Amino acid sequence: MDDRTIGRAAFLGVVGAGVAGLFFARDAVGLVGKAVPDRVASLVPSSGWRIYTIGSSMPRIRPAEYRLSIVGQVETPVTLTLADLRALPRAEQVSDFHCVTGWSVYNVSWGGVRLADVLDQAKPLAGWRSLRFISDEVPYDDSLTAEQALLDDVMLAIDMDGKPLSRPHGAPARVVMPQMYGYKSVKWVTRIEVRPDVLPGYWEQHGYDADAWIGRSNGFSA
Ligand SMILES: Nc1nc2c(c(=O)[nH]1)N[C@H]1C(S)=C(S)[C@@H](COP(=O)(O)O)O[C@H]1N2
Ligand SMILES: [Mo]
Repeated sequence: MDDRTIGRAAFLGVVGAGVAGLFFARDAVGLVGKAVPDRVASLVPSSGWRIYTIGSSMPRIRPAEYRLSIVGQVETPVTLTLADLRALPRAEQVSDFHCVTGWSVYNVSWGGVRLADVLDQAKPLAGWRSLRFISDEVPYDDSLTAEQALLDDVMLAIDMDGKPLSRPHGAPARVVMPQMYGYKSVKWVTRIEVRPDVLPGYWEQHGYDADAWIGRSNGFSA
């Protein structure tokens, strides 16, 4: 198995049963590392995560080559390097992560930067309504309204559980929006559009709610 086989469709289809079984094996007896070939083991991370991609392979972005553009309704469009991001005020938090398909990971340690500090670099013009996060994994994207993006537990994460974000989890940088289902937390973010409107994201065009509040969206009620 290689990267081409781990898209969401493959996950849910051909390899779904096998991968699900491996999670149980790990949970039960801690043997996953030995039970699967190396390249598969790297896709079976610790503590209940499922790795999702929509494409045929995960983006591979070298840290030194990473660029994040902030464009749209701004005074100064900018392109930041990973070093630029690391030089911004550091934010840290521990938060839970929930996928709308039913799995959760609790107490994830994230490190990164708040979106307000990222936006300061480009100076949004008055009246902007949303941030659209565009993934290097085309055509994955999703948006947060200004109010949502500036909540105090939303960040652009560059570290997870004390280490630089891993490639499967969206390296070098991903959105973390703990109060909403995981599809809002775009991985491999390379472009942020500051917009006067709110566009439906990838999964929202496939029927999920744009306001993806945990427990009160997508058919769930509090
Ligand atoms: N680029 C990209 N980002 C993405 C996705 C994806 O398929 N591609 N899946 C989303 C969904 S549905 C979830 S639940 C989380 C899963 O995060 P993980 O792959 O780090 O476990 O990523 C979100 N961000
Ligand atoms: Mo998800």
